[in-house]
Amino acid sequence: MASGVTADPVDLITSEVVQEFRNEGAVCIRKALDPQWLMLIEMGLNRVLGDAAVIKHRFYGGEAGEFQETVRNFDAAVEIRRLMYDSPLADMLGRCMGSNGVWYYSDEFFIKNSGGAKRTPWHQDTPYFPVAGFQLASVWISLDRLRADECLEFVRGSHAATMHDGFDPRNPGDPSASYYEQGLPKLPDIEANRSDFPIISWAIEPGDIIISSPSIIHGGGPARLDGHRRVLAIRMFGDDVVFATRPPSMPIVPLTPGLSLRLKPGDPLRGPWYPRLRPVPEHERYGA
Ligand SMILES: O=C(O)CCC(=O)C(=O)O
Repeated sequence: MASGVTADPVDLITSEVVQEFRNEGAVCIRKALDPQWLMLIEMGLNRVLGDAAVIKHRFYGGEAGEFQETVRNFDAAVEIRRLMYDSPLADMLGRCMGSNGVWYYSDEFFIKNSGGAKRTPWHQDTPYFPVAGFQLASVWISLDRLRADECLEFVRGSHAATMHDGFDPRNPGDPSASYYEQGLPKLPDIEANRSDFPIISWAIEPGDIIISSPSIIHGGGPARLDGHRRVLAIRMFGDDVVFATRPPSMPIVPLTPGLSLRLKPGDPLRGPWYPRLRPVPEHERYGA
């Protein structure tokens, strides 16, 4: 175990941390990840970037400040699969959610490695996901050291309030353009009125992680002109999560064709798109 990293990082999820996660919607855990897990993430990122078959979405495409995002790399990158099964992350999120069963929902790289990449607009994640329930958690991991204003920012406590429409990734620069444009209230323009909101964020060293509710309002800081900001976000869920519908005007994220033909609202969210991570399936175990 590398020096400075807790022997069993799951012990870092104390009852105080669980309370903070539930009350505030986000909590920063210092020195949680051994450098070997960061190496695995970097290898996964390099594989995904070099794989022409993996779709990379360009945010602000063609503009100064463009960055890339790629979602659900579980099948494309063995490193992402191993991270899910072998690292302590699923146990840590399971403890935060209070769930023995832990399932993978998705993973997402945010690649701001051309200096000066712009902000990721304020949004919640659950409007894009076909889910209902409380046992949902995301972990946000930066491979690079970041200042608090470059980090992921959160509106404290907003996970327990309204679910708003999302921003439109095809038009992230326009705060008046929403995703579904129906069925959900519009998100207020938080960036233009920052002092009206209780915004929290942390300066981050590689190895620190942020665990948050996918329902919290959050936005990603920009990258410095001379800096990289390479991030992996992972979403997991627990026993109580069920399938739910979203406004029909746009697809859910990530795309899961066939899912809504097999599940009806209220069914437990189970199926091949959502591999079970805990308990670890027999064929994924070390020493099995
Ligand atoms: O890091 C970022 O820029 C955005 C991350 C994000 O929106 C997320 O993890 O849901």
